[in-house]
Amino acid sequence: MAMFNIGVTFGFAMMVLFQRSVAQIVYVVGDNDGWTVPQAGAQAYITWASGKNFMVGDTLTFDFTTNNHDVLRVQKESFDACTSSNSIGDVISTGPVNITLDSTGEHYYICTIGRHCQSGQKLAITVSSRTTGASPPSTTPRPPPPPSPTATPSPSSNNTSDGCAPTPAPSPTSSMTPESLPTIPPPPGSSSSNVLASFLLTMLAAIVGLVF
Ligand SMILES: *[C@@H]1O[C@H](CO)[C@@H](O)[C@H](O)[C@H]1NC(C)=O
Ligand SMILES: *[C@@H]1O[C@H](CO)[C@@H](O)[C@H](O)[C@H]1NC(C)=O
Ligand SMILES: *[C@@H]1O[C@H](CO)[C@@H](O)[C@H](O)[C@H]1NC(C)=O
Ligand SMILES: [Cu+2]
Repeated sequence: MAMFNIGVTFGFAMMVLFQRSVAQIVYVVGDNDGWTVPQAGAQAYITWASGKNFMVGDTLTFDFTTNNHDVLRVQKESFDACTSSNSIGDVISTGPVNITLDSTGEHYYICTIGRHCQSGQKLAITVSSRTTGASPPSTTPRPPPPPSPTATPSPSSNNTSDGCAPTPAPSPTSSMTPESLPTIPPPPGSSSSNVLASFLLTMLAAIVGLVF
């Protein structure tokens, strides 16, 4: 029983890790255009960000060439005014760079070089929580989460003596002496670990089948 519980706990932990690694998304800001002065003006990054459901743990890749552009996260007022004041953190001048979204709320990024920001090189996004904002309306498809272990079908028999309790073999000389008990455990023990192994295998197969 203890072994079975450990197996379930382990399987579940593995599943949680797997789910997290699947769910986190890397966004390349501006897609193929990267992080630059957009020809379409400020609307370019507004359009790029619209419809995307950014979540804590996702990553923004700012793809730019060092010295041509940079990235600075600022407060809304500085974003609107295109100034470097009220910055959050330091200017990132080496590109490309990956920034992992580590908090919820509005995030504002600008380029501090020349008049790039005034020309539209600025990005505003809203980051939602991974737990409470699990499935808000979004056009970004996310892979369905693996089924919970409780959804795994249990063995079809509702025969409780199956696999768990030792079933004493009928013996002509059967007087239930205490010494006869220790000889029984091996079969139930191995059968319960078989059940555990097949359970984990089934779960693993289900996960792999879902993802690939
Ligand atoms: C950013 O992340 C992507 C995807 O994980 C990776 O391929 C790339 O090498 C990273 N770039 C930098 C500069 O870390
Ligand atoms: C399982 O149990 C239910 C009710 O306890 C009984 O009606 C049913 O016949 C059982 N099924 C099998 C396969 O023994
Ligand atoms: C339990 O299952 C075994 C083998 O599957 C069967 O021989 C036995 O009759 C079943 N007992 C009950 C109560 O269903
Ligand atoms: Cu720039």
